Amino acid sequence: MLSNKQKHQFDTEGYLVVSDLFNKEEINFYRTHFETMRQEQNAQRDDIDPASNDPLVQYPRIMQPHRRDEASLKWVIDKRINAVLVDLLGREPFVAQTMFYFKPAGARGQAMHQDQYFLRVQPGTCIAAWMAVDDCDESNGCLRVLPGSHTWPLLCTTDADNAISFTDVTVELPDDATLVPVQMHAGDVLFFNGQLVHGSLPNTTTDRFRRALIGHYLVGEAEKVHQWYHPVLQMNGQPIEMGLSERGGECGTWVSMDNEKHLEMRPEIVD
Ligand SMILES: O=C(O)CCC(=O)C(=O)O
Repeated sequence: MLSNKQKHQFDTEGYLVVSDLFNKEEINFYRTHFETMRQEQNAQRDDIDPASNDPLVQYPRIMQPHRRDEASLKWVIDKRINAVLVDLLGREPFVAQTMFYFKPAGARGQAMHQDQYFLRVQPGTCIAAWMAVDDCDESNGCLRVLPGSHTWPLLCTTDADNAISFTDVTVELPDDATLVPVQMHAGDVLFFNGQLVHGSLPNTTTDRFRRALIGHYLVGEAEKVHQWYHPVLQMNGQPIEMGLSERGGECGTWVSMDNEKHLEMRPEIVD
């Protein structure tokens, strides 16, 4: 299904956009479906401050919808996504997570990070399928990636700037790191390696959403994942036994040597 050029890009840069994997009707369905889910969830909440000027109070991301919602489950195991993942990885992956981000006008983004920091897949890593549910570009806070960073080990984390990120951890990058904004059309899917450094800036528009439906998968050789991601599913939707992995071990930190930055490994501090 994928060309050698596409596979080469994924292998060398750590990410690949597959255009038009889902069609307009499907995208319209997901917009309506997750808006309905949001309204139903908000109606159950008693922690919404109506005076808050943080758009994410009314539009939090929806976590793990596939565990309770048939349409989300069908999406995350969709044959088209599976075919791309098999092409890229050489075998079927396992499903660990789904998320839906609304990112309305004015909402903060998510600081630069590696997904493997959260999933702790062993052996191997995770892989994401990030589907644009709106056209996205720099003004509404598209994803930004650091090509080639998927070859790095897990990086040590530091505090993120909560004025621009709704999550509170980030990673340090060398001064010459050039982040690439990934502009996409609704229905395109970005696949990226779990070690790839990525994140997004705020949505600076006054009138556009930047919605995304996201699946996180474990590579097929995985034996363990962090407890938050259990139960793990096969691509036929059936659960599979998976061991528990822990935080800890080593992480990479940048040190200067001969005027160049190098990664030095040190024990990870786990709180
Ligand atoms: O959509 C975003 O802004 C961030 C999503 C992300 O980091 C992820 O799916 O791992």
